Amino acid sequence: MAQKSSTKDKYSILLPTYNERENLPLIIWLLVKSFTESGYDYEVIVIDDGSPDGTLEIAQQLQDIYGKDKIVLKPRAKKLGLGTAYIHGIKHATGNFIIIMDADLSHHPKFIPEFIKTQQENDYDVVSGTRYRGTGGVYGWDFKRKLISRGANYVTQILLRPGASDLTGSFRLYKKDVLHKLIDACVSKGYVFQMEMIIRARQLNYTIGEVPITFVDRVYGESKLGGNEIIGFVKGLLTLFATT
Ligand SMILES: Nc1nc2c(ncn2[C@@H]2O[C@H](COP(=O)(O)OP(=O)(O)O)[C@@H](O)[C@H]2O)c(=O)[nH]1
Ligand SMILES: *[C@@H]1O[C@H](CO)[C@@H](O)[C@H](O)[C@H]1NC(C)=O
Ligand SMILES: [Mg+2]
Repeated sequence: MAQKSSTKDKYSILLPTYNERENLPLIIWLLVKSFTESGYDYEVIVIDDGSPDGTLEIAQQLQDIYGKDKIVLKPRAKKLGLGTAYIHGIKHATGNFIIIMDADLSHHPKFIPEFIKTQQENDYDVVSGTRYRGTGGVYGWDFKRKLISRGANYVTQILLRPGASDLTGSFRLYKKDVLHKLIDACVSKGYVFQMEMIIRARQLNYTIGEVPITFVDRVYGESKLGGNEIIGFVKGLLTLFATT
């Protein structure tokens, strides 16, 4: 069923990739399928950071299949981190809405129509996917990882009272101008970046909607979460607590 949408609305999906050659064909196929079915205008912007596994070559093949207007490649020469990958990607986005998601199939494109619908219902500035409300959930994580994520979320809820149920998630839809302002307001890098974005959004009085999502741990490849990220997260959280 084709859906009604404002004729000028366009969604730019930012897909940062680092060693995602196994995942990229499927995530892009699912995105194309979802947007073709819903009828919304879109582009997928792949920001590859010089992946040694040849993700960029796969992305080029996908561009040949789906078209240069649908798959936009904005690679960087080396691994410069996730935070700056988003900033790099948004510079080239032509949509008035930005969708940020992981490329490792942890975030399923089937939820995107729900993000769009929720945004439209209340003209939200931000719509955040949540694993911690309603039908949301996490699959495939071991106990340690669940504990870290839950714990980080819980401590942050207590310290900063951000008014959103999932702070560390990275499946979100933003109005583009709002995302620009949030990026300007954010100081942190790394894992804590996603959390700061939501906290700043609340501070700047932007409206935030939520959509329950299921997060499925990656099947192919390795996660970037290690001891350094956890230490970085705690430091970032304390900095935010001290400065907001
Ligand atoms: N461009 C770019 N993408 C990255 C970088 N680090 C991670 N990614 C991508 O960001 C997304 C989330 O990374 P992931 O390792 O799955 O994080 P996790 O789900 O928190 O364990 C995936 O699509 C990765 O390919 C980076 O330094 N640069
Ligand atoms: C947000 O709203 C509160 C309460 O209405 C107000 O005090 C505050 O100045 C607003 N902040 C901004 C950045 O507009
Ligand atoms: Mg992941």
